[in-house]
Amino acid sequence: MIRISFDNSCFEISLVNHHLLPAPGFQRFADTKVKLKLVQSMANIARLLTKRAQDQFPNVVYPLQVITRLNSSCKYLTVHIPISNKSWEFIKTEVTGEKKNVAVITLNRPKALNALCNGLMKELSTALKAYGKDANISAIVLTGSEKAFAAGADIKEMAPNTYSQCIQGNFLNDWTEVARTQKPIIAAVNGYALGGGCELAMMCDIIYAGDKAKFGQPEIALGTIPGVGGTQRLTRVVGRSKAMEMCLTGNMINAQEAEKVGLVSKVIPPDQLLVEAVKLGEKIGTHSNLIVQLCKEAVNTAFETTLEEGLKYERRFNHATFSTIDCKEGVKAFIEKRPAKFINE
Ligand code: CO8
Repeated sequence: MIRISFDNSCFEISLVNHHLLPAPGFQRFADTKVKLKLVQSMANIARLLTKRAQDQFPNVVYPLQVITRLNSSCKYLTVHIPISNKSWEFIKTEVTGEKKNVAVITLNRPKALNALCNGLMKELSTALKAYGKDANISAIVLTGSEKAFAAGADIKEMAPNTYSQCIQGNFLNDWTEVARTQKPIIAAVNGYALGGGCELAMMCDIIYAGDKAKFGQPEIALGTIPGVGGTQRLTRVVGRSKAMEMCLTGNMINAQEAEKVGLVSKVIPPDQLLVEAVKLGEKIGTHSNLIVQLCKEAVNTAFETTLEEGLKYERRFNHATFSTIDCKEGVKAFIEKRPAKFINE
């Protein structure tokens, strides 16, 4: 199996039919030289496949460099082909951290305070899908500028909306990729997080805020109401009274108050915010990606079900972890007083 991941798309190609990789896999090739040769051949094939991908996505700029990496169980080869920022109009993407396992997505419409237009949301969704499938990425950080994380849905774009268009076009339905992403997402919020911007931050798993950040649901002043969780996620997090006050007045709360009510988990000086958010992603990335994913799903279940059902779900997930190689490794490493080497299986 070859996994080719681009920053904005991902392919998995089985090589079984190329007579290069006899099923079921790589383990037979114990000799490093043979393995290396095989890796080189696969990398060549990957380059050919890249060419095919270029035909499919002609607008994307592909640098020539191809990074290849065998996963620890030697079952597949990961070929990561970074794409240049030139291919995005409304966001920037970067892979960072010591192990290059934290993806940073920066909303990049500074003149409009990162107002969430359709184009931006489409690009965000594409980047999230790609990072979601990229085995090298352990966590994603979503951030904006120093003045605005995002000042809400693009009011000018929304202006001509009619009721029938919203219903028939299912307006906002495909703006929720953040909430669907299985990998942990950290929102690093500087400046305004208003309306859809606040909702976008709340779709993330953890919110870190710069100490000048401001959160609010001002839709009421426009004669509308939140559409992507402002009345639901906010209420579950900060409670009915505070959520009601914010949604009915449109008043903003500052970072300190957001931390006090549990909307934000840490307030940080603005210039340190991204560094700290990436560090958090790296810390999460030291654990098994597989178990992190299960844990995230278990915590999110708390928001979607009764306590009894949630506890049952958690217990079953806990049982399931004992069938993983990573759980055996984690426990063994503790007993042997050494760091665990997780393989995400
Ligand atoms: N949409 C479009 N343009 C915006 C938006 C926005 N939400 N916010 C700011 N801008 C634009 C301004 O129009 C202005 O552009 P221009 O220079 O061309 O006139 C530029 O950004 C700078 O803005 P300001 O001059 O107003 O900057 P200030 O520093 O004076 O004020 C504020 C900053 C307080 C943030 C102010 O811009 C503001 O109140 N913005 C609107 C906030 C708002 O009402 N947001 C809610 C929008 S509705 C919504 O989000 C519905 C959610 C449902 C979908 C969610 C999907 C995830």
